[in-house]
Amino acid sequence: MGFFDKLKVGLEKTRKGLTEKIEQLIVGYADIDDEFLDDLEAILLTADVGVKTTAQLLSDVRAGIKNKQIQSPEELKPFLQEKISAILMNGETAEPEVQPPMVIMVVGVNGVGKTTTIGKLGNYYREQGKTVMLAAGDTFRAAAIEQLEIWGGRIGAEVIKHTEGSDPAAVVFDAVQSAKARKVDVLIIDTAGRLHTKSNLMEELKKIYRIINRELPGAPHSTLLVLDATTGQNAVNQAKLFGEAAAVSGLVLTKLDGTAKGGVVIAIKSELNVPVRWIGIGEGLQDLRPFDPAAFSQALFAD
Ligand SMILES: Nc1nc2c(ncn2[C@@H]2O[C@H](COP(=O)(O)OP(=O)(O)O)[C@@H](O)[C@H]2O)c(=O)[nH]1
Ligand SMILES: [Mg+2]
Repeated sequence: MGFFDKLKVGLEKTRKGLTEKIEQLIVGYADIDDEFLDDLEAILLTADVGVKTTAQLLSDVRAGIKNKQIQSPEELKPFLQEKISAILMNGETAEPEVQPPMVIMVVGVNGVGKTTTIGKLGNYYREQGKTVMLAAGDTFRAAAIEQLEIWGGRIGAEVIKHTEGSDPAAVVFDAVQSAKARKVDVLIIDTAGRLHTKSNLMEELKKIYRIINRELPGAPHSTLLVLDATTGQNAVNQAKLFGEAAAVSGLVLTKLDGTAKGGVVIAIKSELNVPVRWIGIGEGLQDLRPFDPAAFSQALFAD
């Protein structure tokens, strides 16, 4: 199955909760009245599109009715699809090309899929013929280091690690030195995500960031925040939290396979000023792709 088909299957539940309900709504009403708009609002909110984005879409619809862009319920679906596409496309820019080593720092709370994303991302660059190095910056548990080593073995990437409990900043220092000395193309840095005390985690991330930047000016070239799509609005809140502490340059949305909360992508795009870079739709090597807004909205609205 190709990625698009897999994305469509993955978004099945979101589509059932959003697109199919909109279709049922359209069939159920002869005219767009206040009741219709109330029902539409409820559908959008339930699909995790978010309060702010839902309000925006409803005001777009009202404007569309007023200026006769929408004259009947059937005209609502293409209208909404277009508005949602526009939200998804907003602010998406290509990653700038950088001189190797390109350093990518990966942050996010525990369990969202950071380490798995690093494995898949490393594989993506390997398939482009690039050399990849991974840094085990989550030193909190031995299992976290082992998990990264397994991914390194699978994709043919060297893993820089220290022992459990060691200072992540020291691991990162070593990794940047090795990446420069061995001229690797891409260095991807794993970090811990335990939120037991928020300020500690944020301070640790800032320290790692400073070390990377001191050892390689301009780096990290991107700081990716990983968010678990199945957590819906929580993902939006995490993005706000991390955005305040770390200079997040892009988002990765994981676990879009089989979630009914895929609408959260729309909320994230409209509420945060950070581009979605990658989406994850499974645990396999191939299950991560660059975010393609057009393909995403097409998969969401596909019949
Ligand atoms: N279904 C699905 N599972 C995922 C995806 N990404 C990660 N996972 C799973 O989520 C769990 C936590 O992932 P992990 O990478 O250890 O998270 P971390 O704590 O942020 O490093 C693991 O069981 C992963 O296999 C995804 O895109 N789809
Ligand atoms: Mg991890």
